[in-house]
Amino acid sequence: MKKKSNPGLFMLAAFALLASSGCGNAELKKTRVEAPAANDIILVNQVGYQPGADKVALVRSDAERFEIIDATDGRVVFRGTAGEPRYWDLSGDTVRAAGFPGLKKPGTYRLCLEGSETCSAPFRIGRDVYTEITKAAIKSFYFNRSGFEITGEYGSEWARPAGHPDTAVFVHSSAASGSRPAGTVISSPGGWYDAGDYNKYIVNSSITNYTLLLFYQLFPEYCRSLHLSIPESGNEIPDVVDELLWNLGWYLTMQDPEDGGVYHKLTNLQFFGFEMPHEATQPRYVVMKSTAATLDFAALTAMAYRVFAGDPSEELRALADRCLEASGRAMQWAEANPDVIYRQPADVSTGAYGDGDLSDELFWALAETAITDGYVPEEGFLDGIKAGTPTWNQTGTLGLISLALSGPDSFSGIRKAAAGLLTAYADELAEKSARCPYGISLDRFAWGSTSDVANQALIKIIAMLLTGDDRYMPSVQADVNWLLGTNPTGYCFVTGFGSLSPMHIHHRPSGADGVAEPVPGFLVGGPNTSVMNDCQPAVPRSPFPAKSYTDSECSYSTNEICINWNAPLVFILGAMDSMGQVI
Ligand code: 9MR
Repeated sequence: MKKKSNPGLFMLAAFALLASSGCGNAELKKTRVEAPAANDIILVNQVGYQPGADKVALVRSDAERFEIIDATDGRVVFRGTAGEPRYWDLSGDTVRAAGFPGLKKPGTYRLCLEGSETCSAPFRIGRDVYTEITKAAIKSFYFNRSGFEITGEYGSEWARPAGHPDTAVFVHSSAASGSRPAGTVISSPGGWYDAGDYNKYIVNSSITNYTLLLFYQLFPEYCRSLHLSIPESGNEIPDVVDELLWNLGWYLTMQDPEDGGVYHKLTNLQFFGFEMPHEATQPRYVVMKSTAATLDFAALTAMAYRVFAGDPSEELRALADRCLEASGRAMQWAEANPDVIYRQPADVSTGAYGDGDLSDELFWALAETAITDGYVPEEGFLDGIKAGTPTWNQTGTLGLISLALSGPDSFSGIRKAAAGLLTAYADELAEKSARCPYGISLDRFAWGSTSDVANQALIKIIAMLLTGDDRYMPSVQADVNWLLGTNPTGYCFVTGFGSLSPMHIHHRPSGADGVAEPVPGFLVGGPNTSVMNDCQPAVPRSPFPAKSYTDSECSYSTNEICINWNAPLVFILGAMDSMGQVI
């Protein structure tokens, strides 16, 4: 016979549970609400989790049990047991996964170790957790506009006068041609500053433009819903596209109208100090045409043509036609000059974006122009091609993405093959992330490692869209978590967001404007082991690659910002936000 339960005993047990968890303890409730964030012990996505997300935080402690409390009143709303301790040799620490997928109610919470005052930073659960950060990530491009005044109306405390009009730029001797001898003055206005420096580089602009165009191509309705409060807001064009046009307008001026070749960069001769844009008036030059820049340009303009050709806006349709023509002329130059590798002239020391292997740039350009012209590439075009993490010097995967998304029936064979290569790579990434205690797919920390994490998430999102299979989602979520706080440094790597975020970024305006907070919405480069001596005197950095980061202005190798890093951030957060609205 079943034993009758004793209500008295049950009450006692319940009381003991509440007391031990702190649930009934008014004092603990109160101190937990106010406790400083234990960012070194509990790592959470400091921006938040969508209600339907597979929510995971990480705990660096022996404690097994954890509780989620309501951050406003300290009430315990969820209890759980953290997973097995897992050591990661790249971070030198041991973490346990604290999952709370079942907690779906929107609110602001903290994760605390059971019965203790050790609590995480507050984080939100809500459908719109990624909306503001996506908007800020796009708006950071506006803050980096060259030749443009940022007014208080749109830039609040980060208002600044216009700098670098670039209407009188010298042709450098390395770029001299018959019609434009050295010293010729040309106009090449607009565009975004590349990063914390004030220069503008075609190679890096190309992948950035591509990523933002792809974002618009795949999420047009969502893009239309985003209001960024930029001067163009309110016109017929979505704000994201308006922002992109600021860069594309400049980009097109970098093609020599005479021969179709594209200058590698528009730059000062060297990196100067931390001055505001309008104070940095040193002469500017266009430097050397290169095959890498010209192929990238041919690819990007071919893609831009497709995105804008059928647009309701007359302005965008006209731009599409300009892009198509520019692409054809660039291709002609590159065919006639297939191996002009960029070599930094002796008197120039700004970013090189140099690349000795042009095969991936050629593949990208051939893929984009083939789709745009409607010519199915010949048999064997994909032979030896593998998908990888896109970077400014590895652009082949951009071509694969475009092929996998190409529309015409005649492309069905190559479309399938490209999609197969991408999903195979996404599978590989997802498997890697399952093996990593921090859940990411990255196993090397190069310059801009945060952008590698973001670009890997982008590939997994593309695979998800191609297959309709959401098995990649936990891995994408882990990438997003990593960027927003669930990483061994404890930083949310986006300025202005999270409870611990970079304050001393290597960004000239942020360093020189007298405003304590850096310009918001920028993704810093993050842990990096390729350069360790950027700060003089040296600032100590962890010997562990995944922790080799410092929030110091001098650390251009870990704490700079860059347009090609923010673009995949926009893509993945925007994609998550767009999908989260319907989950
Ligand atoms: O992101 C670039 C990185 O991959 C290179 O290793 C590094 C050195 O050449 O340059 C990085 O790009 C910088 C560029 O050269 C100048 N503007 C700032 C960029 C980000 O640090």
